[in-house]
Amino acid sequence: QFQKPEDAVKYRKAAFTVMAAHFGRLGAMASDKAPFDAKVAAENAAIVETMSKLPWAGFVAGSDKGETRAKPEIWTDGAKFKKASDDMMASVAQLNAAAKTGNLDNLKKAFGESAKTCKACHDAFRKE
Ligand code: ASC
Repeated sequence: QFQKPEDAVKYRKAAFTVMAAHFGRLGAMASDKAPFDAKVAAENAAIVETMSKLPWAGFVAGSDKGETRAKPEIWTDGAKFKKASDDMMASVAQLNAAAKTGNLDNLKKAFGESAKTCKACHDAFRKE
């Protein structure tokens, strides 16, 4: 899928960047910094769920070098990294389901749970 490890790094970072942009729009609504619009929330949450599935293919062997904050534990503790990625994808699927209800309280709750799974992975597997 990737010619060089740097291409894999670029790919996964791009996927996280797009995901974060749309997650951030949900966060603005979840924290009352932007007006709640159920349709906009649903659109953004659907994109977040799709994007959440993509970065993982970019964590290929040998892509722990260069322009990346990825910790070596991603490769030395693969089972734990897999669990962290599964947790994130599951919480984001729930976020998408919550957004579809059109209820702001549901969105707030699910957003908070998703943010926790983002942070758990960063704390364990991302350098400062
Ligand atoms: C974001 C973003 C992250 C997560 C994380 C949640 O909006 O870009 O990486 O939320 O900060 O703790």
